[in-house]
Amino acid sequence: MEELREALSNFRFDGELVSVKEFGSGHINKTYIAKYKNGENEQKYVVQKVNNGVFKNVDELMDNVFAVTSYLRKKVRENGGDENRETLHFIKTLDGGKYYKCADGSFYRAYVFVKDSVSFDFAKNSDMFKSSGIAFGRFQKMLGDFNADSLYETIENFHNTSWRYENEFIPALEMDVKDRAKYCADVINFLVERKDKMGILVDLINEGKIPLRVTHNDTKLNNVMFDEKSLECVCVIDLDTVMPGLALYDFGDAIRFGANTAADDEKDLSKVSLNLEYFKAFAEGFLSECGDTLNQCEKDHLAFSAWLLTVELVMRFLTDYLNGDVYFKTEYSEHNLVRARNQMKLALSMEEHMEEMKDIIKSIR
Ligand code: ADP
Ligand code: GN1
Ligand code: MG
Repeated sequence: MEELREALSNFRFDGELVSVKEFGSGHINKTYIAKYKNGENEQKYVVQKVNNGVFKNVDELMDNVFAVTSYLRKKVRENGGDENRETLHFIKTLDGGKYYKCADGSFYRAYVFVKDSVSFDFAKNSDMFKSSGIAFGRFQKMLGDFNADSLYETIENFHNTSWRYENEFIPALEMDVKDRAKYCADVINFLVERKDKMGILVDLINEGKIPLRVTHNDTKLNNVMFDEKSLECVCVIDLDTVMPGLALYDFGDAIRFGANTAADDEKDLSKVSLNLEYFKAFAEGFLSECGDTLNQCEKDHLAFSAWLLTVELVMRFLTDYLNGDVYFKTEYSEHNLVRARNQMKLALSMEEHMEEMKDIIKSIR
């Protein structure tokens, strides 16, 4: 708490601190909502302790997000939108910095709470999920001209599934530091059996068939803010992984999180499957915004990308379980294994419905 107080007193907030409390369900950073009051005016800010284990170079990370948000502000303004609601607005530190480093070495940053907005871990209906597809598709389209070379790679090989298999999963399995491999033979076998398909998208990049674009790379439903009343999408948040990537990563990751019929840590696997209605709704929203910019090869791999990103998360959660829960926030010791099995069940459901998924995509474009 002391470091949080230290951080709070070093940003250019408007007024006096009224309250501060932990907030949100992200797996990586620690997020707080801080309320300030200046006379009659109350202003809410989001203050985050950046996970420095995950994001090793905070200077580069913050340069990226400042560059992207100022570019998006300009675009939104040009399109006649409300730049204060539709893009993140960062608050500088007292000495003009993009983040504050506490005496104990931890890193904090702050931005304005998007007014009258709310985020969801679960879509209330297919319209809401479609709206998140519009948000991420628009985000993709707006960044179409952004110079990808100017961005740092905040996490290398982030969605390089075959690289993760060889360089993270296999070493974690061989080390088995917590002696946990014996509890997860089913998930290990699932991954080993699918190894050959993990490099398909990276191969298509290398063959020049799919272009690298500036993408979000972490398109969970709770990374979109919705208007409190209308439930229309307002703003895409959590820009830490905006870097060169594939439109397919954004599509696939959104589906694996939002079109699951259960939460991604539901233990009862009979509740876990792909919601085809949601799959269709998201695809409609996403493609209505950025469909025109995708080439045929990208379109042909939309359904596959949902499967691949799901398998990638099976592997990332399992790797973290084997490593002793060092990456994702967990609430109990089996949490990462539960998540891995949940995503495995979802990937199996997608395998069962792959032809329907492809038909749905064909029916839209
Ligand atoms: P993480 O990287 O841990 O997922 P996020 O940046 O996604 O962190 O923030 C966690 C949660 O905090 C979000 O899901 C959202 O509910 C809330 N949040 C983050 N930024 C804002 C903002 N600018 N305005 C309102 N709520 C926000
Ligand atoms: C993390 O930060 P959050 O909760 O939005 C992770 C994603 C995973 C997701 C799984 C930087 O996202 O890649 O898909 O958890 N973010 C990072 O729920 O690793
Ligand atoms: Mg998030």
